[in-house]
Amino acid sequence: MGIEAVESCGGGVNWALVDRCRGFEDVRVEFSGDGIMKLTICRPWKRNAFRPKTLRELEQAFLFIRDDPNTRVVIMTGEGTEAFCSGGDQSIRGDGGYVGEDGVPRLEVLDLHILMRRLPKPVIAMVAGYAIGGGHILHMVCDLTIAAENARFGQTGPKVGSFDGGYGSSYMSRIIGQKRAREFWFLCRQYNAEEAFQMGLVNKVVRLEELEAETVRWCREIMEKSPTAIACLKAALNADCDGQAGLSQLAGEATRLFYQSKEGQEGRDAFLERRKPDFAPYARF
Ligand code: S0N
Repeated sequence: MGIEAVESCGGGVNWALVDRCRGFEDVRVEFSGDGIMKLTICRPWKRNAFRPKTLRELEQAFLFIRDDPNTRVVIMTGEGTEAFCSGGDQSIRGDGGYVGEDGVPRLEVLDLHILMRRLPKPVIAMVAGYAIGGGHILHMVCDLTIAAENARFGQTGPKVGSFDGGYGSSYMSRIIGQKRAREFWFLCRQYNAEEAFQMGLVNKVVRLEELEAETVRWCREIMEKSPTAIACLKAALNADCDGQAGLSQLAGEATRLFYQSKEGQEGRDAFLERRKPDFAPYARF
């Protein structure tokens, strides 16, 4: 992967642009060089609201990251200090969804949520400013959230004529409880970083100037741990509320481990060598 250093930030990281994602318009993809990928939604004039193109680019980035052995942890954030993300871009909301350049109305963010949960690597939301509407759901779907003191959280659906009955409702209620989730959605209030921390929506609140450094610290602490254990734990924690799809993700991790065992490889080798497999040495304890 060809990379080029672009900036040195408060986190002490010389972020480098990722070549594969250079043509992107709405999302900047950068690599720390030691295992962290940073995805930044770059539409600050719209408080980083997403349009179909933004979601497509995020999806492509997550697919790239899934297969990239150099990436261990992902940071998701928004450009500037005013907003992490303000949800779906209301100015291109048609009668049946958000309308992209091809004129097709879509509700594509739900696919992105699934990609993020399926990624066998942790995703950390780095939130400065507003995480509102679909932007609030994006940070919730991330595995962890580090927030600056200026962060504000909330849903607007019933005010602007939308709602997310998927993770935006069910997963929120798992995190903060049914009563609080109903309050979030029915009243459409905003909550500050400390309130979000108290509700368990945020893992840590820091001063704005320390946001990136703290987030990078969390990434590096995670990267010292076993990637297989982290992937299996993420799948197990997802399985709790993802039903059959969650069990399938967890089972996929088990299959990956089995493929790496001599017992699993004996089955493959026997087939390729046109002989009967010999599983006798692999008796169970
Ligand atoms: C974020 C807020 C609170 C910021 O307020 P502030 O700082 O006072 O700034 P503003 O002056 O309001 O905004 C600055 C400029 O940014 C534009 N803008 C902000 N948010 C959006 C937005 N979401 N869409 C389009 N433009 C936005 C403003 O218009 C302003 O522009 P100018 O300067 O040109 O006037 C405040 O801005 C706010 O409340 N924003 C709206 C938040 C909101 O209601 N978001 C949408 C909620 N709904 C969703 O996200 C849908 C979710 C979804 O996508 C989905 C759900 C379920 C199933 C599927 C889907 C799916 O679509 O896939």
